[in-house]
Amino acid sequence: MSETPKQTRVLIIGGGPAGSLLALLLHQREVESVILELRTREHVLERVRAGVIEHGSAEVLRAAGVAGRMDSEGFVHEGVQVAHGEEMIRIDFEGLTGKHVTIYGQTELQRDLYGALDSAGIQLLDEAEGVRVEGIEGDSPMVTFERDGATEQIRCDFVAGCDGAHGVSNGFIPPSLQRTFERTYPFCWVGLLSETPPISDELIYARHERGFALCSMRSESRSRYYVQGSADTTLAEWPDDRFWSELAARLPKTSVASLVTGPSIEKIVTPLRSWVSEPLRHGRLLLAGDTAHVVPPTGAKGLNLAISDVVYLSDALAWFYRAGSTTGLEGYSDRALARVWKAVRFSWWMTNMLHLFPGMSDDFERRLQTTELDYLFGSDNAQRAMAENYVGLPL
Ligand code: FAS
Ligand code: PHB
Repeated sequence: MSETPKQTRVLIIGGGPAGSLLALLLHQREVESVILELRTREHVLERVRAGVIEHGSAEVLRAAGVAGRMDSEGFVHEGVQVAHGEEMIRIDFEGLTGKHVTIYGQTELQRDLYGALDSAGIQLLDEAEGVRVEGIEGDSPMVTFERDGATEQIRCDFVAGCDGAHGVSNGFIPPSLQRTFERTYPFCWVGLLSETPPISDELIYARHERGFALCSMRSESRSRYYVQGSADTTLAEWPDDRFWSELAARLPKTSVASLVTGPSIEKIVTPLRSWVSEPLRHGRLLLAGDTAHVVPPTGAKGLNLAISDVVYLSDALAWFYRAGSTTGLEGYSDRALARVWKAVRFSWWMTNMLHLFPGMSDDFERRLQTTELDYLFGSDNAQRAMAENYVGLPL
């Protein structure tokens, strides 16, 4: 186990994409940091999550020097397919915005980030438990935690909470100063990973009377699929056969002809919710990524918001250390939230348009939903609006 430093400039709680990339961006600006991660690296790398890297996020990763494998192994996607029953259109990202996205699994990105941390000599202390913080309202917080049976302490200038939706950092902000906004959706996604060739060379988002479906991929031989399930469903209710038959039933027949099924190598049930916690800063505590906001994966924004948050946060911290100015730090929360809320809106819009809402007895609401799709299918401007949000709004 690596030696625990007694002091650092930025103590990062959480070694997922937000925490790892923040440490790298700070290192590039010669700002020292230490990462405390609750789990082992192996556990973090086992989590199968996001797959879409926005245009701007890819540029950030290139500038951080961690995009080599993404550029050689990732898939550049210049568009996406949207299906409604048997109808299907292509949203032409490149034609409508001049930009594209890259399909590259978060697991692989995390592997690249860990490799870059090691090359840069940045300390990631894993299996750090019971993290607690004192003095965030002063100018030198103290972070205490248990690791390898011993209680450790690190003094720092700033604490960056990057510990995700189930972390502790968000709880360090006084409840009297906090506002949260939430929308829980009455359904979930059942996700399946298989060693089968993807059904299509682009993603397919499908709305069907039986429910939502999404066809994605990880490589030319590894596919990632999702189907909408009830909010209380469990993995036990989704044997592979049922998953494949539901997926096939929700896709246009022309697409199903190319569907190759096979045994699942991983399956998950993930709830869908929109959640934002404001502000992202209190004294010397700054929050970034899922610890401050969660979006339904429909818009493929969660990972990309973690990236834009830490771009803004590293700018603000570098400004402080370079010029002694707190202007960036004072503006960080508003700057990050302005982009977060645009992604929350887009993810909410995609989710509302493409999913069946159980108990949607209101025919007016149901008709609005199909009209949203009709408008998208028939309007270049509507498709341009979807394209510019999907490839990622400017950072
Ligand atoms: P993360 O949750 O990735 O990382 C937080 C890290 O902090 C974890 O490694 C955790 O172990 C650690 N931690 C937690 N508590 C701690 C503590 N007390 N002390 C120290 N460390 C602690 N996004 C998409 O764009 N597309 C998707 O398809 C998609 N699918 C998802 C599926 C699932 C099941 C989940 C949970 C999320 C999904 N997301 C998806 C969102 C996801 O990719 C996040 O947006 C992304 O991981 C955010 O990165 P972080 O903010 O770093 O949080
Ligand atoms: C994925 O490939 O896991 C993926 C792609 C697009 C989404 C969500 C997940 O909107």
